Amino acid sequence: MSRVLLIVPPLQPDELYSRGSKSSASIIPPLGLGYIAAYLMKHGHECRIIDGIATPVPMEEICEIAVAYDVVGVTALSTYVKRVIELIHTLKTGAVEAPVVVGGPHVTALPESLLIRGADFVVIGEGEDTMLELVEALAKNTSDFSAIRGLMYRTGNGFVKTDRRLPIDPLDQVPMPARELLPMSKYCSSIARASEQPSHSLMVSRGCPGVCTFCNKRTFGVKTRRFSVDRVVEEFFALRDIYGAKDIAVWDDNFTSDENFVVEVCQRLRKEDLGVSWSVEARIDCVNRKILEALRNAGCTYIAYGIESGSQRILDSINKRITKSQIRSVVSLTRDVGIAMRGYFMMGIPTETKDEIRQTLDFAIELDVELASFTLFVPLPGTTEYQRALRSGTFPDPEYYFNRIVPEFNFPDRPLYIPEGMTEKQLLKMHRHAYNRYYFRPSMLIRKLAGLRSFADIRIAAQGALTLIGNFKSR
Ligand code: B12
Repeated sequence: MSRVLLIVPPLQPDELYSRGSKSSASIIPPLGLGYIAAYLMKHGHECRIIDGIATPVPMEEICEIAVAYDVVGVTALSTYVKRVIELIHTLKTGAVEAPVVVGGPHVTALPESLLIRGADFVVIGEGEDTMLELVEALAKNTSDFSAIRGLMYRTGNGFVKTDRRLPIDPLDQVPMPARELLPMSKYCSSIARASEQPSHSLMVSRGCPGVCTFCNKRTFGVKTRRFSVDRVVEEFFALRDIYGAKDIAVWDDNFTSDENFVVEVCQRLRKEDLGVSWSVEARIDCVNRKILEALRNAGCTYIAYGIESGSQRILDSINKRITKSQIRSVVSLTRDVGIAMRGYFMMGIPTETKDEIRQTLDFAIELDVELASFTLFVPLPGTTEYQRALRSGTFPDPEYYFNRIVPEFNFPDRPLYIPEGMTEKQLLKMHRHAYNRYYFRPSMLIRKLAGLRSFADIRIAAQGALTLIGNFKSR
């Protein structure tokens, strides 16, 4: 039996969110670490998780805890990889002898980048089996790890990258995330997504059929694998009954990609009377009336669509594989069925012109969904856009992510990427204008006022308005 410590590095709200969002943003559990812990425990190992976002434990304290463990694992998004590197440094200069293993989307895209910065092992892609085999090999004092797929590590004369790890199938082999190791009372969904707290998070599948150029798909790929209907239903009820969820946020890249699966899950939730609201994310081309009605009848009150742009040229250039007319008809169908919508829109996409940014705002207003997020485009490691931006010289600093913590992309003080022909000032002005024009137009204000039915509604509306005002105040 090995003792394994799994860590999200400590990050303060100031580093993650812009001014106004701090009080209204979500704090979502690190489900990836939860699954790995559950998988290791299923095989007899002992685990502890430190979630440094929910509870930013000082680095020195993490070091004191880590001395008692055989293996330390750290998760890494590109946005906070700088803190991961600082943590590794602190562990290595402290009294911690355990090998440090890093996993997550950043190292899956750029595995060497953490090995040259102090990590002992990097797990590429889906982590459960690779971590289990590594922990067990380390316990046997092995020095040859070449048979463990999905791994990269240092040797005397360079790096070894082992063969690709095959996806876990069926997915039910992975138990539910070890939520008992997580500070569940700290988690919440954003006020935009959930009107009731606690709102707890869930994932029912891995992989997305989309091939969008801005999205990092390296971890789970384009083939979707799902947990079984029984398992999914069990997890919904566990969130309600064990953790008191009054709302459930389903974070799958594309919850609705299989009609039979969705309809079956929904029928079960309805029949077994889940009785809490829940929300999903979906691709525009993966819904139809039958799916939407099943969702609504099972208590799904919110669906988030990646719409991205009001310019067909831009939609095509980012490989979104949807048309504006498809978007119009799905939005109208969803409205007709009676599910509230959020549209995710992006601005500042490579080659985008000012006129195309205006088209996005006009399109958002035409669609008139309940919530619109306007995110400034960011080239993320592991995406086609990242490679393209590096080649084109428009994002000339491959060291960017190693030198700073990047806050959320919804209200950044500075854009990370500016399309040719635009200045930073112009892009930020158009971005601010989009939020102001979308949310402070008379029809939206009337709709929001008409929707106020309780004190809780008033509090959420006021918090939303303060978030918007706070975010743009001193830009
Ligand atoms: C839920 C979610 C969020 C939540 C927060 C999640 C969290 N707790 O950190 C919210 C909504 C707040 C969020 C925000 C953002 N997110 Co987000 N988010 C997701 C989403 C949809 C699911 C994450 C998840 O739980 N996955 C399920 C688990 C099973 O996967 P996993 O975490 O990758 O873990 C597996 C492997 O990576 C590996 N692994 C991971 N860690 C470790 C550690 C060890 C030791 C080992 C061995 C293995 C291992 O094994 C795990 C199990 O197989 C993913 C997309 C996705 N499908 O994963 C995007 C994703 C993680 N987000 C992303 C981004 C860019 C952001 C934002 C920057 C976007 C923004 N608009 O501002 C912010 C920044 C957040 C931050 N904290 O810095 C990117 C990250 C890309 C990158 N290069 O880093 C992703 C991958 C989306 C994408 N496809 O591009 N996000």
